[in-house]
Amino acid sequence: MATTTTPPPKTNRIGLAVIDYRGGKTTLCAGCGHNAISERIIDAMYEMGVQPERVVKLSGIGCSSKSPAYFMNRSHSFNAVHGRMASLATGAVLANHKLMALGVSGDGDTASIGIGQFVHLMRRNLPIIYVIEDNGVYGLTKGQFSATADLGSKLKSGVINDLPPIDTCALAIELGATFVGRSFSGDKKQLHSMLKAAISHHGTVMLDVISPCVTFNDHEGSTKSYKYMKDHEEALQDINFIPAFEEIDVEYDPGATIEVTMHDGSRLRLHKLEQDYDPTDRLRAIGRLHEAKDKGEMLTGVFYVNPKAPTFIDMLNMTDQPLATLPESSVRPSRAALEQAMEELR
Ligand SMILES: Cc1ncc(C[n+]2csc(CCOP(=O)(O)OP(=O)(O)O)c2C)c(N)n1
Ligand code: SF4
Ligand SMILES: [Mg+2]
Repeated sequence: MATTTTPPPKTNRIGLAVIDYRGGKTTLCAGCGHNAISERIIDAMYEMGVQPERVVKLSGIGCSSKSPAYFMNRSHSFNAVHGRMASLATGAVLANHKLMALGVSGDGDTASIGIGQFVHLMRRNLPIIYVIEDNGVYGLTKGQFSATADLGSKLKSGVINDLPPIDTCALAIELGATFVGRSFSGDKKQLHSMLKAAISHHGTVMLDVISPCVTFNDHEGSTKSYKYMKDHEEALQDINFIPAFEEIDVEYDPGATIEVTMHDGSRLRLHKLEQDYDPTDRLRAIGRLHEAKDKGEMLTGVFYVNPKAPTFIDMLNMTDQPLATLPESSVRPSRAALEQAMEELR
């Protein structure tokens, strides 16, 4: 009798299977956009062959901030106090810059209580991938408006938002983040390419991902619902990302394509829908976001990329060996060195 053998699981370039990037079973509502984002993070980390133990997941408080528990359970993880992930992430990266920091936050966690921390993170170009899972509400505390809720959008209870939203992408570009984009949890292909490119970037990546809250913000009148996004989404580019370790395919139409070379040699290829859109033009990026807002469009895509700016680690001239692993003999000055420093201050 013929015996059947199960084929070994498919593995990535470091020999790991997709299962090595999975986390605990989600406790979020079925259909929550945040779950789809976790899936895309798993796929992108797997395809890019990132060692899970090299990743530190950081978050604040909210349904979105719970989601790091549902992917990459071999990685380091820390939940900060509500709105305080940015300073925690800064400390973690400065202590060990060999780690890859992945911050997951909510629109409330970032743009409401955490806005003070967010703005300072964006101006430092700290190497981090900062994802906002943006549903326009505080999902965890039953759906109050957050600071990204659009003017005139309606709560399930009928309450209308009469305050203008904070555009976290425009703010991040203005303040100095070097890779800024917006996607939609329901756009598998775009979000997947964007996350893979984000993994290759050295500096602050800020991705605002519209992620409908199916329980408190997916009704008629909401501007962050699946239906609204399907009707109003305008993609800026058709994004194609080629990691440096993959064979480079040169078949493209130069008239409709722009390429950005990342630090590690990989290339972000943006197929332009608008002939004149250049993601390295900071002023144009901010202008395009304003134009889209005036037209009532939800613009998605990579708005701005600058792979050449020095990161916070470069600016601080940090030692190559992470501070966290330097021996005490290197980090603790001798009595003589201390006395000399005191003498110089006299
Ligand atoms: C200091 C503090 N203030 C308020 C709260 C209550 N709280 C918990 S989560 C949350 C909002 C979360 O909204 P968001 O970040 O958008 O995440 P979502 O649940 O929508 O994914 C609030 C106000 C808290 N936990 N801590
Ligand atoms: S309440 Fe909303 S944000 Fe929270 S898990 Fe449910 S659908 Fe997601
Ligand atoms: Mg929210």
